[in-house]
Amino acid sequence: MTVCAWAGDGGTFDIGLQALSGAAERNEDFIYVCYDNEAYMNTGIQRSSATPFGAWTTTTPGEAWKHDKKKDILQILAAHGVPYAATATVAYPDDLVAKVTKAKSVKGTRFIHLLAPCPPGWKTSDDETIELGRMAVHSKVFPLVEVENGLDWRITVEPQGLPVADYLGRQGRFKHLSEAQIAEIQKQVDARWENLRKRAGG
Ligand SMILES: Cc1ncc(C[n+]2csc(CCOP(=O)(O)OP(=O)(O)O)c2C)c(N)n1
Ligand SMILES: [Mg+2]
Repeated sequence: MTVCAWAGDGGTFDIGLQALSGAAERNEDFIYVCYDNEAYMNTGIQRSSATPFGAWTTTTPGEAWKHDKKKDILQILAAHGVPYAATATVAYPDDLVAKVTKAKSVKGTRFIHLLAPCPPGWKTSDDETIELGRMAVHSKVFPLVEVENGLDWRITVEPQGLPVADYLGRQGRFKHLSEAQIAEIQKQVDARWENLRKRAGG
């Protein structure tokens, strides 16, 4: 039998983090999927610690757009040394299926961080969901990776290197950002990518 937990980013990055950390530290035998739409969407688009830097939400309106960075939940889970942790997106179903299959084949705590665009929260249209998921990967905003035992990192889909501006520009939640602020986000994304590259072996 495989036990699978499914929870949003608010329920995982914020509210449930200590319970998840406790389970991961005990290496409980289950798969945990965090369905990340980058805010508390169900309750009316409030900021979570998974909301990216620069985004509008109802609790980060106008000039108070989110000035803090998205929490790196995968590194947090990897730091627990869990046997398997991975990112995935609904835009790459084959990659997602491969990762869930791999997760099923091992014992202990397995964690999947699943990015899912949210049309009302991101201020995008329904038919852009898949394209936005792909753009998140190719702009290196949301790299597709897997990590075994907290040590062996692997990039599973090679990004094409799209400018972050192209990804942000498609979403109403970022429309207030200036060119300088977008350049700052590009710098953050590049720095995180370089660090990931090193961890994943060049
Ligand atoms: C412990 C606890 N705190 C608050 C709530 C109220 N609540 C219900 S849904 C929700 C939003 C959850 O956001 P997220 O986990 O990101 O899921 P999403 O709605 O975005 O899919 C909240 C805060 C709750 N159900 N339980
Ligand atoms: Mg959410």
